[in-house]
Amino acid sequence: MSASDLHLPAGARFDPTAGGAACLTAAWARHWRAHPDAKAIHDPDHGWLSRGDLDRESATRAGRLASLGLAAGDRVLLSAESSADLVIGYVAALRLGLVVIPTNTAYGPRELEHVVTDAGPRAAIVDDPDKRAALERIAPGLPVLTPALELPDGPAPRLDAVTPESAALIGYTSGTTGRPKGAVLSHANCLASAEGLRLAWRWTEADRLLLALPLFHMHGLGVGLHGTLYNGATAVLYRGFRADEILSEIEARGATLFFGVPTMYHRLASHPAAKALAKLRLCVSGSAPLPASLHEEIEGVSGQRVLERYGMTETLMLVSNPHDGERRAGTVGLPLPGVELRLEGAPPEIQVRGPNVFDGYWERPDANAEAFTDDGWFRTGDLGAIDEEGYVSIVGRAKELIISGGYNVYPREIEDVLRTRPEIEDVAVVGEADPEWGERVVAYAVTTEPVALEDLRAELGDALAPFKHPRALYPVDALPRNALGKVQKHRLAKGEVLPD
Ligand code: MLC
Ligand code: AMP
Repeated sequence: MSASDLHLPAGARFDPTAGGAACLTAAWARHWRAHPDAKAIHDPDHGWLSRGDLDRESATRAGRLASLGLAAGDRVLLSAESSADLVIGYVAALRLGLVVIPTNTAYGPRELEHVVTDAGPRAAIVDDPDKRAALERIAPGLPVLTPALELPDGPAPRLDAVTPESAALIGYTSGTTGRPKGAVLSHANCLASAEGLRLAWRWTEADRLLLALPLFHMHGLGVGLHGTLYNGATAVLYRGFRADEILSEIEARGATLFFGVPTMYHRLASHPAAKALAKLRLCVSGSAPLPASLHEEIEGVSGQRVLERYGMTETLMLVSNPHDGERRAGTVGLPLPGVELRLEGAPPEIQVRGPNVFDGYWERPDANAEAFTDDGWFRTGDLGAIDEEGYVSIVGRAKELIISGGYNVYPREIEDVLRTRPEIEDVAVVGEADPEWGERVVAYAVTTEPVALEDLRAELGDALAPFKHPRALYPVDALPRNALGKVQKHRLAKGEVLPD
């Protein structure tokens, strides 16, 4: 028996093809047809959307997208806060075989321009009028729609007809090379991950998820929304996270599930109503390390033992603590069904293979050659350890990455922008340990004249989303470098070189 079999309920077998579904929407449609009147998605303003509503409305809106001349394989950029319209528009795009590029709503024009230039979308769905105007400037002639897709209805197109190998999503993520690259996830990747989580987390149509994660990253979208639709379950959408709202709605909404990043759990644990977490069937944490102390604190205040799991944009979910069995604080658990995991090199890097793992980045053969080993394993860039019972721990990162509140921040991207300022001669951006955010972004800079943090942040404006802005700017005479001239970031991150 492999470690990943320990996730399976008695007698269950993992089928990566999800019962031979052609594509995500074909799998979801099984539930829509079985019980069209059942609830599906709760919108923060308009209440419940039924499965039948989702089926009909997404078909109508797919017709509107087709009437723009969009066809299977075309890319469509998405930038919107959570809403039923966003979900319907997303489902409509997938039903038509379009490849969706979700983008962070905090992105400014420069970050959006990079995605548009790189992926060449043929349409965009955007809720913020300023961002719509920016896109019209960046890509004149690109159809930019609101999430409701307010267009005349078109003739009924062919729906749910793409093959499992077809691309479903392009998730932008970065690396040491600076500008983000698009990880192309196929329908098969997404289906395999959803099926693995269905089995491992015992997810059924009786489940109701409080979904306060944004729908533009894999945690909210590829795990939360996909899992809900795949299992015929229900989800209550929130536009942003408020600990008091989530805690009071657990009982009011009859919720069974909550998924969050450690920053959310930090706020939930210190709330006077934290005991409400105990009413949930399952609380999952991911996207950043959950400190063992916070894990214990949540259990102490609520009795709820959080299940921590580990994943990536490129792979969806990889490793999870068990539903039945010990949820071990400070570890991410055991490889999920279908996932093969090995440690390679020194220090040991986690490498993975499986039906959930993507084939490569959008038009980046150079990055693909680096990302995969010669024998086909994906290099995660995370450093790991495995104990004698097979539990995996993330012990560090080979890649330069800061995770702040579950958002990934790549130092190189920020350094490149800071270096364009004439008074900054040399700069290094690192993550500083922070009890609420996990890590916070800070910059060490050699400057020709004093630079005020607030001025700097104000000027970063369009260039970088606010969550990437440095929260502290430490002036230094020189950056510490090794004999090869490389900045010793580990020393900066530990605060060893903090100015007096
Ligand atoms: C918001 N701010 C952040 C931030 N989020 N700063 C640093 N890091 C963050 N993560 C800043 C804003 O810019 C603003 O700054 C101020 O905080 C208040 O903004 P807000 O929107 O009110 O913040 P808040 O609601 O408190 O957001 C915190 C949060 C959010 C934890 C709810 O960050 C969040 O939803 N994180 C989840 C990210 C996520 O989904 N990750 C999954 C990646 S998928 P100012 O200065 O302008 O006032 C992945 C794979 C996997 O990693 O394994 O899942
Ligand atoms: P992303 O590129 O946004 O998909 O982020 C993926 C990265 O988040 C991984 O490579 C890890 O470094 C990190 N990550 C996700 N889940 C966890 C976790 N539970 N513990 C530690 N790091 C995590």
